[in-house]
Amino acid sequence: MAQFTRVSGSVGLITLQNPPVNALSAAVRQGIIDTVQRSLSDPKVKSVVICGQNGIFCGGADIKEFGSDMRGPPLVPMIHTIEAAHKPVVAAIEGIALGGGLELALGCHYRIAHSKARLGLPEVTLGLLPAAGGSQRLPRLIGVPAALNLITTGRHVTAAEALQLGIVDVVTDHNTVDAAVKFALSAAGETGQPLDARRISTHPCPRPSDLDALFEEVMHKVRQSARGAIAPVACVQAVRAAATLPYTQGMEREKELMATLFTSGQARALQYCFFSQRAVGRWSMPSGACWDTSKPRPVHKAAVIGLGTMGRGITVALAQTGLSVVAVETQEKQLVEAKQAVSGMLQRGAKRHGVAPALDKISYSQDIQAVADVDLVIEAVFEDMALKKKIFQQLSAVCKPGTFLCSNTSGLDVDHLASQTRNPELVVGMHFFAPAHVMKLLEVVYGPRSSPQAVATAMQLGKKMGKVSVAVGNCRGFVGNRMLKPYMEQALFLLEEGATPELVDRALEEFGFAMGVFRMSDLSGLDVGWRVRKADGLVEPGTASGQSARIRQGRRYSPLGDLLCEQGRFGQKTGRGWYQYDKPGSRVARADPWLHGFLEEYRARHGLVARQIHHQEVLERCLYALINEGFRILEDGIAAGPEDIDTIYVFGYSWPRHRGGPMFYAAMVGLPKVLERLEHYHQAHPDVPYLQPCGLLRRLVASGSPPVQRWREVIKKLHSHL
Ligand code: 3H9
Repeated sequence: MAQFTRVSGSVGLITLQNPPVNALSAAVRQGIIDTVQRSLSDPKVKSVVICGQNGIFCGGADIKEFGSDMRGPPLVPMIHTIEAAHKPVVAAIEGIALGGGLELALGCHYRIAHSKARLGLPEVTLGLLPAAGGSQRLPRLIGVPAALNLITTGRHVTAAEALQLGIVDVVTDHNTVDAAVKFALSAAGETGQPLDARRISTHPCPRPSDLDALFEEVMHKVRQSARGAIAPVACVQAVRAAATLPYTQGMEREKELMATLFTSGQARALQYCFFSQRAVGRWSMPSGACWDTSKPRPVHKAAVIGLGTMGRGITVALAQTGLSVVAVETQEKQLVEAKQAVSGMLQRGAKRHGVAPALDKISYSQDIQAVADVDLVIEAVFEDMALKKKIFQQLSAVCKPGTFLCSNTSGLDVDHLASQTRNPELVVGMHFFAPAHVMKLLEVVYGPRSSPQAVATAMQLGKKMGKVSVAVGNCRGFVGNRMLKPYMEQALFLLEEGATPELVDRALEEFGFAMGVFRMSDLSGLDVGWRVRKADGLVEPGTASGQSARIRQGRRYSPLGDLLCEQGRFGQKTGRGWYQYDKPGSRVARADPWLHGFLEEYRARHGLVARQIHHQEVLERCLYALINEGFRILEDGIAAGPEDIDTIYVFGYSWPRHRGGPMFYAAMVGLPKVLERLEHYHQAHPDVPYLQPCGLLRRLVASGSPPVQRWREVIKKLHSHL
């Protein structure tokens, strides 16, 4: 809806009304058309102001409408009518002007923004381009390079930057609507200033002298970082049309490009990601407790135990959030190093954001007693159950009553840790991802005894820290790492069967992962998994090269990673792993002839005949095994829905966002196909349980493969029958 009122005698004030962000739904578009017509035909109205209710201008097109058959008047002619108006139209921008919201403002003759407003064209993040004239008007207004930057990244700019770029005419600290009304009164009173000069579509687009070189360079950069996403490329093409074609032809090109993007699976995937990211905030537990009914407790002071890589990152993230932090490390040398590293990280972060570093927020101690008065503790020591158990016993004795005790374990049993404390209901997992002050994902792990308040508090703290927090159940590896296991296992089996790390990684990187599985393993260190496998009794010294090496605990096993570790090949940090590096710590991975020889010799020893392996097989075996485990996780109730898994994989495991996440991808491929391929591979490898299709997958296929948005219903039914 849009409301019309006449203010100050002669200003028609149009207020967009569609909470929470005044998105341009069909009703709002119709409302704008009606109220603009009324303003233009009413002789008492001399000028017009467009604003949004509740201090928010407009969040753009209504994304919820995209999936449906779109009705109502289209945006483009609506904005043209405003631009062509013979009375001055002023946009009063408070809160946000994003996407179609900014495009609407660009159709107005003047733009006044509040100093706290943010503006941007984020369509690219939804797999689209600014197709209500934004790709054609913005370059005309602010020049090609600046428009390319905003449109291809989708970044939001502050009002101050918008003023500097020339997107807005005035920035005010006062009431924006009042300022806009005043401005409109004077604009209407001005004589001899034709509005023509204010109609951006009539401006020529400034053409940089090196236009071709500029577009070539930007296109190259965009293709490199897009990892197969098509929207950023289309955005460049649209801006190029603005720079090289007359406006009307440019608009035709914008429309054509949008039509391709709109119907692409990528746009659907990215829009699904948008809603999934928000849906995970509405968490629930099997007990029925949920975000709506569980009140978090405020956390003012927190502690971090253990200042290794993870502990340091968590300390930085907490301090940057404004919390007081007690950072505890018992080893003196480690404490001194950590202090230096944390200060450095805080200073670099503060410099980037132009703020003061939060150094004084942190106090360091070697004594665990220092955490006595904190509201919440995050334990981040080595991944060793015995050590963690000891720390939880100590924390339970030292902390004031009611302190939440959290573990940054990446997969150990949270309930087992809870059982070491006097109040197991206060214990949850807070699984951060390295580097913890940068990575957006946080898995909040609840055990059977965790209280809803503990979960709510960890979820809220995560949100405050700027994380995308997902509540998950307690099992080995939780969601993310549990699914990684079959993925990694398939990659190793593929090496045994004839692939190389380069081949496997290339297939996965072409799919869109930032890094293939072996490059990732070299980066995070092969010794990490080795230590876990040793603790699990999977690594038997001296047997890794024997005949029984390929069977463990009754199932097929690949000892390849163990064999590399035995040789001290831990990855980047030792300069050798699945690849070779110029020196320890170097990031440039090169194929290693030694490793190829090692694989040949390994195959010969085990009577394995190398065969040619195609990219398709790499993708199917690695990804479908991972997806199959995702179905098991849903079946077990460890994740509440596919959106939770997909959000975890997009934010924590570099799953390409334009493919929605593993579960969304499975739905796009088609569940019957995923099932058929898993059956095929399981038949070929009956000793690999991870390839055996999960019951839930079969059930979904049997029930007609409903869209991913309806899986929760099927899962709910499944659980209610159990
Ligand atoms: C476009 O404009 C295309 C045009 O160029 C061309 C067309 C031809 N529509 O994020 P929050 C909902 S494409 C519908 O939690 P925040 C959101 O789902 C659009 N709903 O709050 C959530 O609902 P719920 C370009 C929307 O304060 C609620 O609002 N625009 C829309 O952290 C609160 O959202 C964008 O890409 C929408 N456009 O952040 C902007 N926007 O409570 C997308 C939000 O049921 N939006 N909702 O979960 C955002 O980036 C953030 O939501 C925003 C607020 C910054 C606005």
